[in-house]
Amino acid sequence: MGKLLLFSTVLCAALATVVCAATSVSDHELVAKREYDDAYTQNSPDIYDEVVAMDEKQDDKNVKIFFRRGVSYVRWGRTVCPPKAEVVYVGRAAASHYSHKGGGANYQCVTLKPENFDFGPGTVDGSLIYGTEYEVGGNVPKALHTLQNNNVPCVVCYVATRSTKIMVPGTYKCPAKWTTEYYGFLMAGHHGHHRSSFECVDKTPEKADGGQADENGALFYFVEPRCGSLPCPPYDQQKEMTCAVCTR
Ligand SMILES: [Ca+2]
Ligand SMILES: [Ca+2]
Repeated sequence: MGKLLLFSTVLCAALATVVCAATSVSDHELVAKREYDDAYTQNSPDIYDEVVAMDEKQDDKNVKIFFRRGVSYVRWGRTVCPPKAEVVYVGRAAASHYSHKGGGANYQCVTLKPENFDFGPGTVDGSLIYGTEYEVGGNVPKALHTLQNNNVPCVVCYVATRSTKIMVPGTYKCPAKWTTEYYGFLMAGHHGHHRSSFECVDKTPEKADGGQADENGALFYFVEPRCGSLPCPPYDQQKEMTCAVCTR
């Protein structure tokens, strides 16, 4: 209770409120939560960071429940998270085979530590999942061309101090008030294959170890806009689409 009282006192001072005279633990909890929600909806990131910083030092789990918001996202093409984000797990980009018309449509960041239940084959050859290769073509900078046929890593990242994320296709710059987690190239399956999902692959992609062989499976291609129902300008058919993953 002492920690909670200290916490509420500091929080109230930070928010300059006049409603912090409650005496019981539950009242303090309610006041703290209401004031925190007000601060959050009024876009006061400084107060929010202060609350989280205090939270990190608290042992009281009741306090953590109120303020732990956090958000996670996949960083495609990398094995490390940006500063201030923590690695949840490192995995491998995987999806349905480029030539198969069925299966799952979206790319998955599958774990490198699979665990299975103890029974034999279920529906044999039902749905199939394959690793993903970069298919970058020849007309790209050398650093990107060396990615050709290499397998695509991924990492799931967690940010404790922010609560929502977006992926913005078409720009590598995040909107005002949003924090850039990473940016890069929009990638997806080939238009002549079967449908997949669009994902944001990091600007400086890594290659998974030992994956340079051309084995195909799922594939990542750069994405180009096509003019018409998509306006040109601002879009340009010659320019590979960029993307940014942003949190707030
Ligand atoms: Ca290939
Ligand atoms: Ca490969």
